[in-house]
Amino acid sequence: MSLFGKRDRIALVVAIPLFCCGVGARADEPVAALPSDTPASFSRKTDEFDYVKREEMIPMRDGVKLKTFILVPKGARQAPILLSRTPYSASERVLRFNSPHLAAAVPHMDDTAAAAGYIIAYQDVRGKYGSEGDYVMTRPLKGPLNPTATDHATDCFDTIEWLVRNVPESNGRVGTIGGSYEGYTTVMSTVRPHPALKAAVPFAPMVDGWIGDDWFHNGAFRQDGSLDYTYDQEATRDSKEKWWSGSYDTYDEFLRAGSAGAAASSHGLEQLGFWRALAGHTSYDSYWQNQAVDKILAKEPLQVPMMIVSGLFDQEDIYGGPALYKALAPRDPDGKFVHLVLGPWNHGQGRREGRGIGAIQFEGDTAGWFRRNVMQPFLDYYLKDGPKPDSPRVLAYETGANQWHRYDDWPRSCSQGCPDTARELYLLSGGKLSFDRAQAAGPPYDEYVSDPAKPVPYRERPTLPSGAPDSTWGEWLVDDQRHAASRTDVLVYSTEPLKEPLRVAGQPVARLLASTSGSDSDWVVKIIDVWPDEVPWNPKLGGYQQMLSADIFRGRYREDLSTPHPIKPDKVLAYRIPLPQVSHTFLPGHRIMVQIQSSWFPLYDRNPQSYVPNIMFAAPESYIKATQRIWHTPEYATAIELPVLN
Ligand code: PG9
Repeated sequence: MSLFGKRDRIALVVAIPLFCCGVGARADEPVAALPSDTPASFSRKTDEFDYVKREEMIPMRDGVKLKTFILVPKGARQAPILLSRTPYSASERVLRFNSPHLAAAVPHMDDTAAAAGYIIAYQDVRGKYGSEGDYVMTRPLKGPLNPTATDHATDCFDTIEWLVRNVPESNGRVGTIGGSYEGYTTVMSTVRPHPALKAAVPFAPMVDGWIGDDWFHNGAFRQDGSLDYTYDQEATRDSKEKWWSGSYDTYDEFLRAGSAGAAASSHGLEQLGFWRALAGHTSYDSYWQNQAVDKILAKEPLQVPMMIVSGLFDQEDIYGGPALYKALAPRDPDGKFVHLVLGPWNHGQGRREGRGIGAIQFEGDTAGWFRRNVMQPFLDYYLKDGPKPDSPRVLAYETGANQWHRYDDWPRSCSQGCPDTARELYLLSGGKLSFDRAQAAGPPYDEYVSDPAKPVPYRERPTLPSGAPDSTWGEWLVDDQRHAASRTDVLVYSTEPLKEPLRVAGQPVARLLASTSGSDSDWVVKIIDVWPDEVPWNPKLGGYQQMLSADIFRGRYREDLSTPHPIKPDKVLAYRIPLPQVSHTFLPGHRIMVQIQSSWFPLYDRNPQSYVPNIMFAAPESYIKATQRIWHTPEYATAIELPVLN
């Protein structure tokens, strides 16, 4: 028998040439393989960690198991659980920093909760990353749109049931929290909720994908962002397969493609279920209406206290939060269940730092202030018997004046600052904007030619994909609009410099009286705060045209959102376009401006301006120039209904 076991013999063989090399072995001599330095299993040293991370596969009612990370503060006893359900890789969500400290490891929205000793749980939704099962984009509730036995409500119910039974450090109470898609799953947790679910905080929830959240706005398709997102999200379970592009500037990329359908097809999107749904449901049909979360929740009993958190400058889900509040608040007259927070934030900023967006600065870290002083006391009260907080029914940050206000409703009721009325701000000839109605004098309309071959960029070019390293996508809703104002296909109306501050709070509505020479048309309306020509304390803001509230409307839906109709060429027609919420003061010396245009490219796909059945697949020859007119006569008075607070 050899003196050495088999392993040892290999080690000796290796050791000899290594030794030899030092004294001149030839390079071409055969070298035996090195043994691996990596052990079959490695156990992490966690003495310094202030939490323990558990990794579980939690079984759902249909046997599918969902990957869940549970981060328990060391020494926790009787602690509440904060649960987030994500399509974005739970394992990465709990690794914000690879840190031994819980507050650093979890995303910002939980940092206060981590400091307060909460147990943090993140779960991959079914079909994504570590979870089993099939993936469906924002899977609708069980029913006509989802013939299976499970949805986000049931998966959340089953998860909570497992957590309260299997996490011995918990006090048996759970809160759900998350932003955007995770905001959607948070809202869904309140449908037929588990009795242990005691509070929910949806940030920027995706609520209605056709009216004003991620996919469409009033029928116009958000191609730049939707196609790549769908590709990344659905092509593979782990989202490793990424949308590819040969262009730096997405303006070039989408113009070259022609239609959204052509761009999708060039990437093979027909293989993906959600693209087929987008392409097949371009109108506000039952597919969209029956999964609109505000409509669904309006029919469910209110059982879980909810703090809805929304950003006034949210570039992805600006519609959902206020819409949800509007649907639920009337059923909660005492304000026990529904609260709304409107912060000066872009998408996700409520969970990060809120000192400003791009060139526009606010007073301190508005987001951190909110989380510490409003959200955490709310959670502590419901989840760990903290003191009863004085949670505002509605809390809104007033940009311009940079202060928070509490309201007893939104849009406000008359119990505060009454009377507050929508005041009509009229678009007049000569580029004037005034609270005085149009006079008969002056040309009856202003016109421009909208050319689909040269669409108006939604921001200064190059337009970068939102995920590009140097992208400032999160800033675009406060971009300086001078780049658009100087184009011949953008109409500009402006007041004189204001003598007094003008405070607005609520939802503006654009009432256009417009005609087009085409048989279909998009209308984009932007309300802008124009800074004085000179701003000594920040010279870069001199003359800055700060966008406050803006949206697009696809003309074919003027009569009926669920059924498109061609537009009668050259006929003056009324369009009512609700715009995103404002909470702002125009300061003395500033001017109010309104801009109108017919494209917002490439964020939104181009309207061919000649009626085609499905714009997603418009042929190149369908794209035609159109002459657009905005009317301002006593009979046809175009105006903005501005929610002015007296
Ligand atoms: N806005 C993203 C999204 C939400 C819901 C559906 C699709 C996309 C997000 O940030 O999660």
